Amino acid sequence: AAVEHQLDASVDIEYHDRIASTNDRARELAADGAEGVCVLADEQTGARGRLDRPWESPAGGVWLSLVYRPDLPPSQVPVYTLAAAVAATAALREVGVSAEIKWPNDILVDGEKLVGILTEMEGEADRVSWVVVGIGINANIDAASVPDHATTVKEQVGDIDRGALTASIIDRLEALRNAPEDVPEAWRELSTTIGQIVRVETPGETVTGEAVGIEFPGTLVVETDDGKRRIAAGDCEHLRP
Ligand code: BTX
Repeated sequence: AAVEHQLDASVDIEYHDRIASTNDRARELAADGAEGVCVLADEQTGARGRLDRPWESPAGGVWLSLVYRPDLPPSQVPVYTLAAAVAATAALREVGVSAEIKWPNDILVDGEKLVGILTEMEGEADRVSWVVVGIGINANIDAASVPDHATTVKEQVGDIDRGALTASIIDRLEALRNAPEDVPEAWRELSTTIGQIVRVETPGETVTGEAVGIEFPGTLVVETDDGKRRIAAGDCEHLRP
């Protein structure tokens, strides 16, 4: 069940029927100096979301983690998260799924979560040594096997060719990586967040207002009663107007 599809990007696939977490395995490979590797699994037993939240990963999913070693300061790594969201959303739309991005990296269909993205990195102040981009897609999975408020590709359009989807995502991500300054605009076109009234929980405070823009490397611009606020990271909720 490995990826038998031709990849344009020069990425080696390491496939596992079952693994604890593809991100953990990718971090191991990254620490050993790997780059251009994709760890791919059918099932995960200890997958993680952001803030160490658990990520349900039954058999039939597309659970993958890519290792890159870009020449990038850590402050620009959020562009990888945005690029991963764009790549996954575009690839899913190609197979007929009406996927939309909610800032920064949730991919939803009618408000139900279909994909999660977890970007991790290590490095110095001025340059990262590696970036691991983890993408989890509820692909050929019954809706009953994922949490409430989640959906699956199978529920939306039926089973798909997971190898073709994986190849499409990796190639799209490669193209986006090569033009990072174009990523925010590509993200905006696939996102529902801009134009919405949002409430963003950041580590320090809660910001409420209209989301009016996205800026490199992934900064959300929110118009509040006290003027424009630029937010680098947080959990975002769309409020009904
Ligand atoms: P997140 O913190 O935004 O979302 C985690 C939350 O999503 C959980 O607390 C739960 O409410 C909900 N959730 C859990 N499992 C699912 C699911 N299968 N579908 C929809 N909602 C769910 C998102 O974190 C980032 C997830 C990254 C997962 C990938 S999979 C490949 C790689 N390996 C790994 O360990 N993590 C990444």
